[in-house]
Order: sequence, then C-alpha cells, then structure tokens
Amino acid sequence: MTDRIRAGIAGVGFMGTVHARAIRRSGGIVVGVVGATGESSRRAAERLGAERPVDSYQELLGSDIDVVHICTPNATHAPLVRAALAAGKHVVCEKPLAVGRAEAEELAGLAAAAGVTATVPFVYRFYPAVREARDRVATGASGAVRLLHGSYLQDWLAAETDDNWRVDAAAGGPSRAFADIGVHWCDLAEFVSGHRIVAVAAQTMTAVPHRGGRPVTTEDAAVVLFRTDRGAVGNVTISQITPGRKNRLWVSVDGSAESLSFDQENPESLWIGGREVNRQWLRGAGAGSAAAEGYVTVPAGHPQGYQDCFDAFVADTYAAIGGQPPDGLPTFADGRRAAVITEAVLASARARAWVEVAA
Ligand code: SOE
Repeated sequence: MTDRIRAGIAGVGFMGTVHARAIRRSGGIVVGVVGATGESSRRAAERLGAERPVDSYQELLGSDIDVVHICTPNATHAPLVRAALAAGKHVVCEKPLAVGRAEAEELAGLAAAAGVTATVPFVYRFYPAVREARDRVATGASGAVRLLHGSYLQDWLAAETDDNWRVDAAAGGPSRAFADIGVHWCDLAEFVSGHRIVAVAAQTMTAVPHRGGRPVTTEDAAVVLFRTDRGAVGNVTISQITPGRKNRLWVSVDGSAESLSFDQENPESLWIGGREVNRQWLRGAGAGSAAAEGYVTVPAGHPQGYQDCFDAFVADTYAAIGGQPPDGLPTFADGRRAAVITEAVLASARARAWVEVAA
C-alpha cells in the first residue's frame, strides 16, 4: 500500500491526542475525530489537525478512512470495535481491549475472521532497551530465565480527592489498576522472557473506599505471585497510589547467566547484571542488536521516550496494514491475553487461592 493511511480517532482526550501525533509521525492522515459531543468533536478536530470535523462515530466509519483508533473509556471499546470491523476497517483499540475475558475473546475472534489488522498499544515493547533485552534472552545470552519480578507504580490516584472514570466499574470494568497497567507489566515480562504466566496468587486492595462521594469497587493496587510455563516464578506489585512514582514500570528478568532490568522512567539504558561485571547498555550508542537498532531514531544522548514508542507502534501497525507485519506487534490476541490474566487475578483475589491462567 503506497498511499498514506487515512485514520479516524474515536476519543479525544489524552490518549486520542497521543494517537493523533503518532498517526501523523507515521505518515498517516488524521481524517476525522469524534468526541463525546458535536462541540468537543469540532474543537478536537481543530486541535488535532483533522481534515474535517465529524459529528458521529457512524459518520466517521462511513468516511474514507482505512483504520480507526479507539481511545474511549473501556466499556465502550466492544461496541465501537464491532462497528469498525463490520465496516471493514482496520482497528487500533486502546487497552484494555474489553472489560472482560468473554468480550475480549469475541473481539479477537471477530478481527481474525475479518482478516484485518487489529492491534492494541502495549507500547512499552517499542523501547529499544526492551528489544535488546528480548534479543539477549532469545539468543541465549541471559541463560535460562528463573525469576521475573518488578512493579508498575503510579501516583495519580494517591490522594482521596483524585478521581477518574476508570474508578467506576461501569465505565472501566471490574478491574482498574491491574487491567489498566498491570497488563502492561505482564505483557512486557512475557514479551521479553518468552515465558507465559500459567498460574497466579493475587491480593488486591482499595485504599480509598470513596471517591467523588461514591463507593469504589475497583482496586487501587494489586500484588501478584505467579508461575510460568517454563518453570520460572515471579511477583509484581501494581499501584496507582504510590506517591512520587509517575509511571514507574520496572521489570527484572533474571537468567542463569545474567539478569536484565528495565525502568520505564529511565528508558535509555538496560542494566545487565553478571557475577563478575555489571553493565549498562546504552540506547543509540551502536552496540545494540538489530532488533533494538531498528527502533533507534536519534543518537545516544538525545532521549527517546513514551511518544516515540507510540510512534513506532503506530508505524508498525500501518506496516501491517500494508501487508508487512513487523515482529513483536501487539495484536488483539495480546489484548485477549491481558483480559485472561486480569480475570485470573480477580478470581484469585476473591478466592484467596492460586488460580490457573488459561492459555
Ligand atoms: C493511566 O494509568 C495510563 O495512561 C494508562 O492508561 C496507560 O496505558 C499507561 O501507559 C500510562 O498510564
């Protein structure tokens, strides 16, 4: 496909804005955007540089777009994805793909049957340091992976006065912290290690029982033990109430020959621990694997960050739309995987027992 990809965006908040930048940086065209109201759509069309304002999602789907980016609250993803697939569009749907396993499985099945490109932005895969870690494990440099551990900590809900649509199960789904960011950590741990989580023992907690004058039924934090399909064990702490941690995803993959750790708040390097020597691999300094170098866009010392990951994710999605799906592209199958793990975490927390994670 030599023509530029023509994209529509549903949802014009923080994520819709990030997607709009990435669409343009990937050579795409933002044809139209639709928000909650006609007025918010028109304002966003101007702010995001869309070709024209659009009054409704149906009008957007009826226009000359190749792909729609769904950046709306979680509970609206399924109906919007169904309509986009029925209209023959490729789809980029924000995570979580759906608010439950059954819905996620349905959407993954519909996308496969439609034969379109359907992706989910597990964008932390697109840091060059993460690709370097994945390559070191895949090529055997790290040895056999024995432990996976870490945390994903934020603080934007730490205050009792903090509130957000994700707090409400009706809009966000039955899980909040884990479905929102725990799935990123699990995706990254599995992506780098090649292992699959097969059983979890989880504890969730809601530190702030009321927000905005209403009771809270979704978790502020979760602590999860797990086993993998290849004999490793691990644990992860997920929190959106940890003061001072803004978006601190940290994962350690501990092999028999070396351990690797990546910190999303310090993404320009990969720590490589050895018995005799510890090293810091530096992005862009020329010593990376081909897998890592493919995502280096500027030299070392000129930091790449979150938006760069999003740009690479959208560019790879568009390459897939053009018939050349790159390695490591997160699809609806990965969105389904996230929903399966989330369901097991909630079930384990309720039962206070180990729960198997379906394949
Ligand atoms: C809020 O927790 C949020 O924007 C998530 O929804 C994103 O997936 C994550 O990348 C950053 O934090």
